[in-house]
Amino acid sequence: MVIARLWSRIGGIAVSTALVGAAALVAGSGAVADAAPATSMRDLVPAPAVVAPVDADAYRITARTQLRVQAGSAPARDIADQLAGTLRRSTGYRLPVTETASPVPADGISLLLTGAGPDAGDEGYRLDVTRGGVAIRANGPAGLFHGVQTLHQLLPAAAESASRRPGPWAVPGGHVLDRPRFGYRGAMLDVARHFFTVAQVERYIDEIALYKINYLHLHLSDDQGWRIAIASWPQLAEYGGGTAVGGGPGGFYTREDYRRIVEYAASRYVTVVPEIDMPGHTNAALASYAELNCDGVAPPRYTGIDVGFSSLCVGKDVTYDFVRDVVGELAAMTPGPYLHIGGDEAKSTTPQDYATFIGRVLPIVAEHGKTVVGWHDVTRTSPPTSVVPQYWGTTGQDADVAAAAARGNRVVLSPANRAYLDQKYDPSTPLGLSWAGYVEVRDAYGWDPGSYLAGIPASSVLGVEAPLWSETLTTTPDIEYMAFPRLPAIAELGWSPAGSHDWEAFKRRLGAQGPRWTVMGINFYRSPQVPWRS
Ligand code: NGO
Repeated sequence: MVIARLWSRIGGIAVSTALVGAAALVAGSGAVADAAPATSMRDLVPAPAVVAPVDADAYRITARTQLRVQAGSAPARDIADQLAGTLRRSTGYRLPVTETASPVPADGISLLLTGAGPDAGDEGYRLDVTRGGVAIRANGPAGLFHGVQTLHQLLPAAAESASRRPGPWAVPGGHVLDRPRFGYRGAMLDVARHFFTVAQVERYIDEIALYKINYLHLHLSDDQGWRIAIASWPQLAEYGGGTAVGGGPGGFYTREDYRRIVEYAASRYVTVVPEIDMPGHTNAALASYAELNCDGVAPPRYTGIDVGFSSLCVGKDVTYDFVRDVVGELAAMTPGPYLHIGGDEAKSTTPQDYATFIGRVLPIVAEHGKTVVGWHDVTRTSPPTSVVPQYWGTTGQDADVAAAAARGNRVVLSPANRAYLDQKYDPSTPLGLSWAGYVEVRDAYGWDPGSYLAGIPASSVLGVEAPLWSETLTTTPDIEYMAFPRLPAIAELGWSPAGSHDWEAFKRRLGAQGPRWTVMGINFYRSPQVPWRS
């Protein structure tokens, strides 16, 4: 009864009476777990759409536990192998992965592509933990992957350890039915101001995937560096990639490097969105090819952090040869649907030139089969409704963005004073900038994407994105310190139902993540706003 009420009150999602009945039965049976779990279904981040803990029940992973995976599905197998790989290291158990064609989960951990029901959608899942086992069901592999991320949070933090730990390995009992609020849940990494290696990007992909982020936007070019090899314009990477903010050696991704990043991301159900920032933020390109400059003179490479001083030459035909070649090569390397053209802070381009430039670039991207994302500055040009503006302002109001939404454009929200991970937490934060103000965890969490921007209803919101600009960041610990714990806050706004939004509950659930980050070696900011568990 309690569970039935809970399901209907929290979720508004139809749940089969069979499931509710079974759960109630177990709850009423007075079953006692072998070992009380260290974690709780009430502590998940992002909050699931529906969660119904059955505290009297729990499953314990032992040396005899098997993983069973949907027969014939290579992606499901891969997800099971990832899970088993992590758990074998920490538990020391064999945890064999075997295929099953049965829609009925046996004992152990089952990953099934049947029986999730329509409410789980494309990316959601259903997770049932009873004394007999754990069953994750989804309509597709992305949902299974997300369900496995939830299972990770239900295991003791030590399960993430790279070396063997004693256990016990209890998973709290109960039921989760989950699916995302928004389809686009992004994280951006600026690899232009400082370059990060493939391994560093892969680590960040692992970290964002824990919180069900499904897009990684890579800011691949800026005044200070061009980070992707373009075969038809080789100097861009070879010369333009050879420095960084502060004058370091920079770096760039070869096509093979980029392919590895895209593939690694795909294995974590993350889609890469590449950005070439134009027509401003282009000093690295202008320095690499003199003909791209209106006066035909290449400027020196730039290692400061000013913005707004560079522009491609809008009146020259070669500019569009350049755009066509770069966009063409990048689109061919990118399986995902989006290509980001930047478009922000074109302060050295006249409004007329800016409109001309964007008007010529949009069809080039469309010719290559990609959907354009651009910083919301592109709405000044009244772009077609297929263009996705990314709002990065701080006021919650923008007439041009609202007009675009009214015409039908869908918007990604990254308000800088909420979602920018590069802003300092408070005046004492050693890294980051503060032009948008200080952004503590509560600020990052305290807004609703569905009502944040004046004139933009939730139906016009494609999703949210947390950008991490790297003017002041040079190492993986730097990245982690700025992203954690704010990235999970933005991830929750993107995933969880609006009705679950509650700072008091969120900060408690967030605090429960701390021990996992410690075991994983994630360098996080211990915000005083959060009751961290030890
Ligand atoms: C702005 C600017 C970037 C900076 C960032 C720093 C946008 C879209 N353009 O955001 O070039 O790196 O702020 O916070």
